[in-house]
Parts: sequence; structure tokens; C-alpha cells
Amino acid sequence: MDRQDDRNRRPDQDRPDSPARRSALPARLAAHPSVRTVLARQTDSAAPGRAAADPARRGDPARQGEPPIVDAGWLREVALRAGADDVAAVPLGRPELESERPHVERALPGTRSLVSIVVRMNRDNVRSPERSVANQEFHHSGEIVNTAARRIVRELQDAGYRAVNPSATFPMEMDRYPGRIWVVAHKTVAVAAGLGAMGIHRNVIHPRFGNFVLLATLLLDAEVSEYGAPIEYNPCLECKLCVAACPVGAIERDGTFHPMACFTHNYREFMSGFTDWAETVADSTDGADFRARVSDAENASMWQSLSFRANYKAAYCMAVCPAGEDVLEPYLADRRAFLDLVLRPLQDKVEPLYVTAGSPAAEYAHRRFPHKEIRLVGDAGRSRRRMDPDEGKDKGRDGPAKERGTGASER
Ligand code: B12
Ligand code: SF4
Repeated sequence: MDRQDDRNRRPDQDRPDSPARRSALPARLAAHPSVRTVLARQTDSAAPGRAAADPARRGDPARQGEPPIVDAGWLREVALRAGADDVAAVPLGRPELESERPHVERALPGTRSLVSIVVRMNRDNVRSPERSVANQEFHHSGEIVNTAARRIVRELQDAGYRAVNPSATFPMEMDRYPGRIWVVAHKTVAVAAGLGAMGIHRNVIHPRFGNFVLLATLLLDAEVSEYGAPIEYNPCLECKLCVAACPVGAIERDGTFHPMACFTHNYREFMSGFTDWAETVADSTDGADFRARVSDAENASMWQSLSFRANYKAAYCMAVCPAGEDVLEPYLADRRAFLDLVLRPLQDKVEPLYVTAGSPAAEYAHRRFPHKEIRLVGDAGRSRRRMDPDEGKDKGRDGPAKERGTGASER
């Protein structure tokens, strides 16, 4: 079959058992050139990526209209060629994916399998105390993982399957904010597929690549000939370097994670921090008042995030994590030297820390990082607060508006 024909083929029409072939077509439709071309095609049981038909399915007439099974070896080859560094599939029916099912079904009705892919990041970029270096690495790796996911979907489509690749990072479904804005939880799928386990910091640690990976998930309407299973150990060493690195105490030693502490600081220039910044503009009486609330550097940083891409303030938990076979050696060779090289520069960095007034994060940041500048800001759940009819415009959970302004520094 010609490659161009292959590219333009629609998934259901050319299957030997397709409804179009089974039922007689109205004469006018059957005479249409496109229809004739499609019907004249040979059966495609030898199409790339098709696994040998499952014998149970062959004997079950009710299952004969189902899409063919994707060959796991072919899928892996396609994924690696597309730019992924590892890949594994998992059936949507797995109990640990229950929370994902309704969301996935909405994005691709008829999904049967989820395919998790992993893309490595360059470690020392993520570790750099210079935020522009680390952010560039996140953005670039995000592009690579999204591109890889899209390329795999294209190959699946051309082989006759239905598949979609929800965004690995942003954009997300903002009309649902502050509810669940992500289509599929990539960490949950990666863990179920056996590509890693979540460490104390709740990032997925790949057994080889460590936590220096970004993830994506493909939704697929077919079964895959071989599925992954959760790995039997956790690559996390429980060294607690992530706990020591987080500037706002979002990670506790027992693995309790405080998402709002991370969200408020790390995502200062994302949806919630931006809203707070915009309200500060609205609340300011004049230019001088605004400048007293928000520094020139903060405004320039917001401009940079809006102009290029939203930049993270930290990701230090990920930066310091020594887990993973390809990552571990320097930590094992000299743990103190590793701390001096990787952890200490992030702890020593003089930078603003964004916390809500009176929060445990504010207390932690003040106590552990007195050399950093504590900035009291509106909480990351402010859209939720706005829904409360008892809350006045000027008075939120954190007290009077003045205290909430970005310029109200404790130092
Ligand atoms: C929401 C989200 C966040 C939230 C919540 C993080 C979290 N632990 O869930 C915030 C804003 C804090 C965040 C921060 C970061 N994230 Co993020 N994030 C996501 C997102 C969109 C969904 C995560 C998810 O599935 N959570 C649900 C379950 C699976 O997570 P969980 O840890 O088991 O459970 C926690 C949450 O439910 C949370 N929680 C509870 N209630 C609420 C309420 C709200 C509103 C929120 C947001 C969270 C929350 O607390 C639970 C217990 O810890 C994914 C992209 C995607 N579509 O999957 C990226 C993703 C998880 N993030 C990623 C990254 C890289 C980061 C950061 C390093 C960003 C950065 N560059 O600085 C930090 C790391 C923070 C950390 N230690 O977890 C990567 C992780 C890669 C990896 N190796 O695991 C992902 C997979 C994106 C990607 N494509 O690779 N993230
Ligand atoms: S830094 Fe240490 S404790 Fe934290 S996730 Fe990595 S290995 Fe586990």
C-alpha cells in the first residue's frame, strides 16, 4: 500500500469486518470514488503494529468488530524513534486507574489502554540555582515529551487506531479551575505501567533515569499485546534531601505533601499567582503605590513568564534527588561533597519566597531561610474563596487586603 494512501486512511472503513463492508451500501454511496477506493483496498491484517489476533477474540463473534491489538514491540520502537526514552502500556481497567477513568473516557470515548512515556531531562540544568537555566530545561523537555507523544499518536492513527495525547504540562482545562484541570494524571499512569515509583517528594523516580524525567500519557482505543506492572521496589533512598531543599516546607519527612505551599511559591507566575498580581494592580491607588507593593524585578519576572512561558520558582525537590541508577554515583562516592555541590547552592540562594500570611509555609520559610526574602501573597486557592458569599472583596482568609498585597514583605 502506498504510504500516502496509508496516511489518509480512516481507521474503521478498511477493516475486513467494518460495518461498511458488512452491510450493503446505498448505490449512490457505493459509487462514490472515495468509497470505491477504500473498499478496493486489501485487508490490512498485516498493517504495521498489529499483533497476531487474540485466539479468544477470534472465537468470540461479539468481539470481532473490536480494533486489532497493538504490538508492544512495534509501539516501543515507534516511541523511542519519536523521542521517548522509555515507554510502557497499562489497561484502563486496572484498579489503580479508577480515578482516571471518567476523565480519560471524556477525552477519548472508547479508550482501552494508556501508554505512558518518559523523556529524560539534563540533570545539571535542573540543578542550577539560576532559574532561567532550569526553566529552559523544563520548557524544552516539555516540548520534547509533547512532540514525542504527538508523533506516536500520528503513527497509531496511520496504523488504523484512535489515540490522543493530552498535554504533558500546560495548557490544561482552565474552565474547571480550581478543580481538576488536568486530563490525565501522568504520574498515576507511569506508576501503574511500571516506569517508576513516587519518592518522598511525590515525583516519579525512574529506576535508571531518576526523577529527572517528564511524563506524558497517550489514550488508545485498542489493547496492547504486553502490559507493564508496578515495579517491585521504590528507587527513593529516603535520604530526605528533597525535604531539606524545599524552601517553603512543602514536603515533610514522612512524605506528607502540602500542594498549596508548593503552588503558592513555585507557581507564583502561573494561574493563581497571576490573579493575585492582577488584583494588586487593580487595588493600587497609583504607580507609586503599585511599586511599593510589587518590585521592578517581580514585574519583569511576570512579564517574562507572560511573554515566553510561565517560569517555576523552584523545583528544588527534583534538583537534589540522588535516586536512580544513572544518577546515584556522585552521591555514593561522597555524600557531603554532593550536598555541598547540589543542595547548598539552592539553600543559600537569596531569592523571594512566596507564602500566605500565617501559614505553616510562612513560619517554615522564616525560620529555615532567614536570608531569603519572605513575600506575603494571596493564597493559591483564592478563586475558591471568591465563591464564598460571606467573604468581602477586601477581606480574605488571610486578613485585611493590605497584608495580602505582594509588597507586604516581612523583611
Ligand atoms: C497538579 C500538578 C502539580 C501540583 C500538585 C503536585 C502533586 N504532587 O500532585 C503542583 C502545582 C504542586 C505541582 C508541582 C510540581 N510539579 Co506538577 N503536576 C501536576 C499535574 C498537572 C497533575 C499531578 C497529579 O496527577 N496529581 C494527583 C496525584 C497523582 O498526585 P499525588 O502526588 O499522588 O497526590 C497529591 C495531589 O493530589 C495533591 N493534592 C491534594 N489536593 C490537592 C488540591 C490541588 C488544587 C492540587 C493542585 C493538588 C492537590 O496532594 C496529594 C498528596 O501529595 C501533573 C501533570 C499531569 N497531567 O499529570 C504535573 C507533574 C506531576 N508535575 C511535574 C513536575 C515536574 C512538577 C514540579 C517539579 C514543577 C517544577 N518544575 O517546579 C513540582 C514538584 C512538586 C512535587 N514535589 O510534587 C511532573 C512530574 C514528573 C515526575 N518525574 O514525576 C508532572 C507529571 C508533569 C509532567 N508532564 O511531567 N504539580
Ligand atoms: S531526595 Fe531522597 S528522599 Fe527525596 S525523593 Fe529523592 S531519594 Fe527520596
